[in-house]
Amino acid sequence: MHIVQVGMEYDVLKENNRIANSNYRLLKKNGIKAIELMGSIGSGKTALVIKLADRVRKKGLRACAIAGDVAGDDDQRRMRESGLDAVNCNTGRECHLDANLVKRSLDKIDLDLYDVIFIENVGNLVCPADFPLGADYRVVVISTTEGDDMVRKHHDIFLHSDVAILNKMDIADAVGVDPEVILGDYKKLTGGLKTMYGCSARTEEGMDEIVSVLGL
Ligand SMILES: Nc1nc2c(ncn2[C@@H]2O[C@H](COP(=O)(O)OP(=O)(O)OP(=O)(O)O)[C@@H](O)[C@H]2O)c(=O)[nH]1
Ligand SMILES: [Mg+2]
Repeated sequence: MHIVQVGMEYDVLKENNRIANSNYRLLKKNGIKAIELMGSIGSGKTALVIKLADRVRKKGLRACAIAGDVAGDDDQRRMRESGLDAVNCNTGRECHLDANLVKRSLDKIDLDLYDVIFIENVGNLVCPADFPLGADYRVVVISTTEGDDMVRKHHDIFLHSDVAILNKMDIADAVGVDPEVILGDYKKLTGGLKTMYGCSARTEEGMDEIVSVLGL
């Protein structure tokens, strides 16, 4: 029984990777850079998408977003209210987006119109790690309000991402968290080869570096 489950899991992941590759090729064919944001519930993914998209648009590039959530369209509405074109993508009961859901969202977007697409994954620090979507960058967002142990508890998502962000630096003191502990854990996990970027989507502290590392 256990062996069958492992086999099924392998097939699901293999099929996801096949569709993710096809999404990537489609995006490249249309000259689009795609940035996926994974991370904990409430870590500030939507806030960051909105701020990053503002900067992208100020540079004269055209941006849109796929708002992934289990249910509802709150994030899509916030994005649209900020002036960012966005499509909603509900997973129903699933705790992560998969490449096929993203493919179906891309089908709803006129790809001729955009240079950059942000894909906001469902808030979760476990499941999204296994399901690449076809983006150029996989970004993981945690925040100071989650405590100082997120990197120690969730190795996989940090190892499966290209860029890591520690958001809500503006309230680190208020919640009694020392950002250096989190940044240090990340450095240790990645053997000092990668940096976690501290920022605040609210004050925009640290956002220049993130824009630069994502090549936006
Ligand atoms: N103080 C402070 N608050 C922030 C910051 N970024 C986001 N918030 C607030 O944190 C709350 C959650 O932010 P969201 O952007 O909705 O977080 P999310 O990761 O998209 O949440 P889900 O999509 O539900 O997983 C909101 O009330 C934001 O205004 C920040 O840098 N500093
Ligand atoms: Mg959100």
